Amino acid sequence: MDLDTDVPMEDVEEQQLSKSKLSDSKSTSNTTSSTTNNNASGSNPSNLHDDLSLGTINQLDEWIDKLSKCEPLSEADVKRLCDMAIEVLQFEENVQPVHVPVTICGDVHGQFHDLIELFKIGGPCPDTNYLFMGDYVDRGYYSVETVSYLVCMKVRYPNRITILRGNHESRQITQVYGFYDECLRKYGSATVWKLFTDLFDYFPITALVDNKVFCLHGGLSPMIETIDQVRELNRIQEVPHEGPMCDLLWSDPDDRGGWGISPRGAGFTFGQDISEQFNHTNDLSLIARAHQLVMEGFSWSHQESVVTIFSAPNYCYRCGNQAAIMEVDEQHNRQFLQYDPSVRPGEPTVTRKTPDYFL
Ligand SMILES: [Mn+2]
Repeated sequence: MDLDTDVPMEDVEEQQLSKSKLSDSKSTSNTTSSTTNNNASGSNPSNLHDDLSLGTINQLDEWIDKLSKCEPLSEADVKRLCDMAIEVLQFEENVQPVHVPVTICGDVHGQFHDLIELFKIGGPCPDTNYLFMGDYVDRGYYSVETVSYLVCMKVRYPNRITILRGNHESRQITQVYGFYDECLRKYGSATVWKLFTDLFDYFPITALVDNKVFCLHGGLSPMIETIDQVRELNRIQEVPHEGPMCDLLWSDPDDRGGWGISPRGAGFTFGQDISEQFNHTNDLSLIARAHQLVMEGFSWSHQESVVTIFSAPNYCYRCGNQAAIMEVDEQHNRQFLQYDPSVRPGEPTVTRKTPDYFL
């Protein structure tokens, strides 16, 4: 069950272990941490973080600075960060509203240096608004730094960046595909893995850009006909093995019509008829999703009712694919920005073309 069939894990592991650098797991004695939102007047949750205290801003900027150099936070700081992030994410919605202009991104999978490249291509946050559609961890070598960085940005600029949950933001999947092992290697215990996987339960599962572009990691569910039905789900839980929440994070579009059994062992495949009906019912112009490796970084399906965006170039350091992000401007014009892998000194730059049967 719950197979992720994009790339077999064995091939990834070959290159992996020799590189692991043990990072400082001792707490640096930062004393300025302040997680309180001490704005008085009956505060609207969505505005809680419009007025972060100066101490909190300084703390977050310090963490962002450290992470920018691909240096992981201490375990104590991850704990502080995750506590702050829950305070923000618990008030977001299952269908988080997002406004244009926004730049929509797909899978990152622990490829930290390529995430930094993404922000160079798309523009720095908060100057550019971002919507990430999940799968921050697993596969790449730097899941810890990648997810720490994105969560820091979320807490620092809560109205400028949206981070959805992918099928890899799960306790079960991360124990198979790398994040759990990476946490053990970098921190010497599973504490940080526990903190982040507990936090993942709070990530919103979908976003809706100006009521027109429905964004999510995987795809549609035979149990969901309307966006309002997504709003009724209880998302604060581990990704279930089946049911609507599972499907939203696992499903894939397919050339065959109707619903099909997914070869992944979770979610479904859905045809053009399903996408068109869903878009019509919900008055949408587009479903934007991630979850599948596509060689150009983006790929249209179902006569442009669905787009797949994949933002991990040379996925697993060997697939030879480009990455892409999709800018949506004030007039709802879409532009794809493609990019190639960043250079990571001292690491293998193996590139092999992916056989078609993995796509
Ligand atoms: Mn995925």
